[in-house]
Amino acid sequence: MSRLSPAPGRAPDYDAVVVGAGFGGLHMLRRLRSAGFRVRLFEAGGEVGGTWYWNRYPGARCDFESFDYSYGFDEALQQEWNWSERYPSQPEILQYLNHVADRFGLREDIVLSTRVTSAHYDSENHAWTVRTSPVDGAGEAAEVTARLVVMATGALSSPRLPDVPGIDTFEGLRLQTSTWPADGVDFSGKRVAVVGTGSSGVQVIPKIAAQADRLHVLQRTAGFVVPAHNRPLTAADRDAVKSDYRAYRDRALDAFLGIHFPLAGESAATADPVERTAAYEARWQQGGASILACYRDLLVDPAANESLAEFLRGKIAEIVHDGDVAKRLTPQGFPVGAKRLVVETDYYPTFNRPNVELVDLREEPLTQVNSTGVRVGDRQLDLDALVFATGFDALTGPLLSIDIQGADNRRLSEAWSDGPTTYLGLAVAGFPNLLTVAGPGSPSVLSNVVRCTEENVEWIGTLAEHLRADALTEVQATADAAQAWTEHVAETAEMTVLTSADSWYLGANVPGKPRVFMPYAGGVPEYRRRCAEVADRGYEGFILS
Ligand code: NA7
Repeated sequence: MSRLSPAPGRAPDYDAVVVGAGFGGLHMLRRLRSAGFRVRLFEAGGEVGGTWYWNRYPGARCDFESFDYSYGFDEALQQEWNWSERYPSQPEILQYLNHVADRFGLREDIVLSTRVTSAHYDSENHAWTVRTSPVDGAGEAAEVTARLVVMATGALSSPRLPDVPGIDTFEGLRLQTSTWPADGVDFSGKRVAVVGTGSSGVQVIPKIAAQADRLHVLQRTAGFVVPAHNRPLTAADRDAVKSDYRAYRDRALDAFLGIHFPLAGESAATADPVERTAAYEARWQQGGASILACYRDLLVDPAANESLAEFLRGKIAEIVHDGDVAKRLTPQGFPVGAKRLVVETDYYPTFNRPNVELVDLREEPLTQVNSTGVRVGDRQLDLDALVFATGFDALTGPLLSIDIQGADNRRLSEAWSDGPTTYLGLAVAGFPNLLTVAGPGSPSVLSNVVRCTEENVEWIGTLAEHLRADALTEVQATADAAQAWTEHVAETAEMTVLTSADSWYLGANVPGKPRVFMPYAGGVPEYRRRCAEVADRGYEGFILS
């Protein structure tokens, strides 16, 4: 086995440690291993799957389509796997990732139930010391050294609970969508409240409503919601894609979101209003996020965006019978897409059920959790179960929850005290040999994240081969390159409507978090072009030694 050559002193235990066994980490492990590197992957979950291991609440499903939300790096894999539905359910994605782990023999290098707690860089040996702790007594308390550390920790893996007084005093069943019990929950006969109406809340609410005796939906912000129109896939659907999957992937990589959606026209702002409404209606009937890609200017021109916002608002009153409820469900005050567009199944019709109540927290604030339920406004809701679908400390949270210390013992939390500064979303100045997959500064959550992880994984794999070929032991982004990229990320976001909402893209959901737009809004093709250009120019903006 060929190794990344050791620096003077002790050779590290591994060429690379990969953190996280989701889409990014599994692929990273496979890429580095197939290049002959010695790799160890640590995963906190009890199985592979990452996000799709933890978020196993009823109704959990990807909001991008199966054919897109899957690996393209191996033709045999994409040919042999048969997705059963248009949008993949959480159990099916988990099966898929387990299949990938088996198919490529990845398990022997994966340590499950093991959380990476710290990573400290040793500037003399050009290696990281990674420490782990067992989760639920099942994993390993290890200390290993590695030349490279690749953080594939996911964008949405640090769950958040609201800062409501008394949250620990509730004596009923307290649940979080992001850490759902593996053996499920029976809500029959129960009085339940769900806090949060983002993607997770919108997916779980109809499922709980169908079972529970009474469901209170505690909504702080009404978001824009479009129908999924999920359906089983037929053999003909699969054949249509698989007959030339390469071309399908290429089209996706050429598209802003990393998914090919045909344009209805160039500009919503200047389109004929009747034709524009017909175009939105067609997308609404088709289902999914493609409505956001109907016109090129929807995410950059507020007037164009407002035409779509108006269309989507109009749909709610058509579905929800009670006019007051429909009004409270109607998003106001921010553009479509500035908070992630939610893709639903049965969400709005759920509010026509007699056992469901919408509680608008802007009218009746959630002030307290107590032993028997919650206080909203001046009333008490007595509950048997309280479900939090209150989101994540996105993008930076998973990285900052690990004690990462780079050169000169500098902590990542200090380096990012004003928000994340990265080079290409791949590297951080002052943190040599540390790389991130779908991290802040990459398109990540603003794209089909699997296309982003594949781009990053391939790029990092090629970099590792380059280091080996030239007997190099250290790679680090320069402060200037990281600064310039981070400014570019900010300027690109400012050119869109995406910064005009209190979203988790901006860290606005976490009190005290610097308000910085974290994902790269320049689109997948431009991002890939820039990453390729940097590599082609001999890793411009990096110091290799
Ligand atoms: P999101 O999209 O962050 O949604 C969280 C929801 O929880 C959202 O409606 C929040 O309201 C609400 N929330 C958060 N904190 C509170 C408090 N303190 N009180 C009341 N309500 C609160 O997370 P999801 O898990 O639904 O989705 C995350 C991503 O996963 C999703 O975009 C897909 O990519 C998959 P707010 O809007 O902040 O007012």
